[in-house]
Amino acid sequence: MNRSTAVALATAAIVAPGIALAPAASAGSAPADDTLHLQAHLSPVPFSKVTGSGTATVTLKGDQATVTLKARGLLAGAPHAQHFHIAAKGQCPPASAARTVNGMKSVFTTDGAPFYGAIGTSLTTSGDTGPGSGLAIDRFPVGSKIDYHRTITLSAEAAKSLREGTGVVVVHGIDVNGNGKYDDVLGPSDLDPKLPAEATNPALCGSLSTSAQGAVKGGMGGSHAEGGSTLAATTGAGLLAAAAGAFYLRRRMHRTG
Ligand SMILES: [Cu+2]
Repeated sequence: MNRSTAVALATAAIVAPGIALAPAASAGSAPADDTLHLQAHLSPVPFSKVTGSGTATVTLKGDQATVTLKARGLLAGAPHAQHFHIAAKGQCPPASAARTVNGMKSVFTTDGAPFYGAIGTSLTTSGDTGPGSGLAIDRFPVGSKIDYHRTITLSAEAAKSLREGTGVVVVHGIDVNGNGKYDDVLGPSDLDPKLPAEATNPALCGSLSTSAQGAVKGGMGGSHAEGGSTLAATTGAGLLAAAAGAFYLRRRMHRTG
């Protein structure tokens, strides 16, 4: 068994309890031909010092998502993890979500979780796209510009979240002191203390919403109030999964650092 398989299995084991706590799944309620068009405008996360922007479009057909993500203004020469975060408020974190480290405010990845939720899908360039690949940096775009296009299969949980309008696109990796690399100016990452926070803090964020056709069907809108316990469970699972994935980023950082 190779390591990625082991991580995937571990992730499945971790996530399973969260699924068990979730409200009854909407099995069969979304016909396979129920195509949904979603889009997001990606804006800098408060205090990230990112000046770029981006767009994302998702065509969701059943659980098949065709994803196009374009972004610019990111740290050059550095890997940028990118995900669908799911099943929370479907929002990007406001400035009030930030913590203060070394006299500077910054929104860490977990600070945003109450707004954008846990990692539901890792927008990797190849291979696995589950939460366990959340920091599989060898398979994320590198550089200041992202031009990403891939058709992937979403988990039932992620597809459900996107259909309900709680999917959020988040691109990670910032350089608040402008020295051209990820360093420890903000201390350690909240996902893995062996990594610098700059490598994992969110940079760009945008909520996925439907285009003008109003594709959110009746009966889906009322489920948010009951989501509290589910959110707590799945957010924890997602963070554990991200921690498992941090192994890859650590290797990458040591190799390039
Ligand atoms: Cu993310």
